[in-house]
Amino acid sequence: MSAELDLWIQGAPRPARGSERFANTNPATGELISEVARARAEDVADAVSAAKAALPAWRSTSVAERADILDAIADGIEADLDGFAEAESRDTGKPISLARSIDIPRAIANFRFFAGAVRHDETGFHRMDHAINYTLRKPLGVVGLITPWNLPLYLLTWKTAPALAMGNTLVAKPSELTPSTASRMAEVMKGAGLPDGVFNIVHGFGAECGEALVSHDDVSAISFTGGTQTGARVAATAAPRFKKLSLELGGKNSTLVFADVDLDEAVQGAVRAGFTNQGQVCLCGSRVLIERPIYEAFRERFIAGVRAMEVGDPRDPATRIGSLVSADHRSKVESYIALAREEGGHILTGGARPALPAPLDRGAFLEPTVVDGLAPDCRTSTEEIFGPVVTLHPFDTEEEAIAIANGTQYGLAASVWTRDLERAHRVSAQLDTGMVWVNTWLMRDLRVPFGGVKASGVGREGGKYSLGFFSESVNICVKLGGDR
Ligand code: NAD
Ligand code: 6OD
Repeated sequence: MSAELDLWIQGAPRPARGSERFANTNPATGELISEVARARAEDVADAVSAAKAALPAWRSTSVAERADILDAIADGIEADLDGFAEAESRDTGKPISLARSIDIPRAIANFRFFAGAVRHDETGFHRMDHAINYTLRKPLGVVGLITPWNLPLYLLTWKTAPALAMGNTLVAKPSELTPSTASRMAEVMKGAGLPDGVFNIVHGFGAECGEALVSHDDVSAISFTGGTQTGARVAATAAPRFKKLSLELGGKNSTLVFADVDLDEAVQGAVRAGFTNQGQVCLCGSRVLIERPIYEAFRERFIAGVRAMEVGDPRDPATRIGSLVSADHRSKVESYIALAREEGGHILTGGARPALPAPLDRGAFLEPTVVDGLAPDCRTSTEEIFGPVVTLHPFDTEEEAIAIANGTQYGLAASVWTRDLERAHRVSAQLDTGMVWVNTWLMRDLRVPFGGVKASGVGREGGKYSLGFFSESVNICVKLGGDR
């Protein structure tokens, strides 16, 4: 059973002006989910006009009113958690257990967190001898949010909640591969009392819809999460128009394992870091660097841990590895497995498509794959694959491990596994990444700065960093009379 999924403009669903649609399919089965309205520049212009018209009233609401609406949106998503999780799993091919336990709860948490953050937000006050300064935070205006397919609602709400909290009106462009939960959320927002036009959605492709949003003169800022090449293109379009820009981009993250670890704990952590969401998380530890004395023992247990993961039907609560997001993406990941072989790698497990019963035999499944024997600076070891492929590399010294970890164009995240506290601090400080986890992975406190260095991005999200990005700080300097 398929349906039509429309754009969301001025608080209501609407087809594209050109009446064009594209197919949204379930990557685990190839089944059609919906025919999605295909927005082009004229539809983007409509969405921006709606957001612009809604701005004066929305920016004038009190912080308390906006925070209450964010809480009501969180409640609305929570009341339909199963519906959202099923839609997210169908669009992405990810295990329903993951959507239920991570994606949707985190979307709810994003709204609740930023409702609290904006209620408790403080701005600066600077006293001088003969004047006082205070900082006003103003909304930016109409903001464009462009998001990827791997964590669709999680990442869209991570931008939407702080942007609304600061009084902006929005045009969101979700990934064309995963449009469903954004539209479902728009209905919830309406029920939660968000005024029409404050949040709008344009579904469509990067070149004809995303690009139109980035280049629109009435859009003051773009918050983008996606691939590094796309980020460069977005930056090139936005920069001459002087738009504020946040870029969360790709990664090739290292898991550094020292010989003093609790081996079982480190293996479990490295497997989780490598293969969560089929390896399609920008933070995934896709290269594991292991101190030589434990290399073989680690490798053996790591392979056993990977083979124990259930690959199959995303709807089955026992499934750990679902489908990749599309057949095209699987082909890209498979091309890296072929490259790994050419570059001298040994496939220790995986490397092929699993045999699954119909209708999953039409899905974009790939066995979780582990490779060793590769040079740490070859293409497979340094380029972002964004799939269930992990490479293993031995190292002899701390300096060598740091050099390997830093030897890519990316700088998003790393995890360091050791029981030596001093080493943990020393190594963490020398890694050229925006985030380091010690003896854990993807443990998230929503207040901390989140983002990458080098080709992994520009800017930080999270807590006060997001509130800062989605607002313009204005200083008011007031001269004081009298003798002070
Ligand atoms: P992508 O760059 O292909 O697409 C991201 C979004 O940009 C989509 O909505 C797409 O339609 C849009 N887009 C494409 N071309 C555009 C253009 N010219 N102008 C404006 N918008 C355009 O990325 P993807 O394949 O959807 O996602 C995977 C990538 O995202 C990986 O590289 C991953 O590392 C990265 N990612 C990074 C983070 C982070 O926080 N750093 C989080 C998730 C994903
Ligand atoms: O946890 C987060 O806040 C976050 N932005 C995660 C991004 C994951 C990338 O795929």
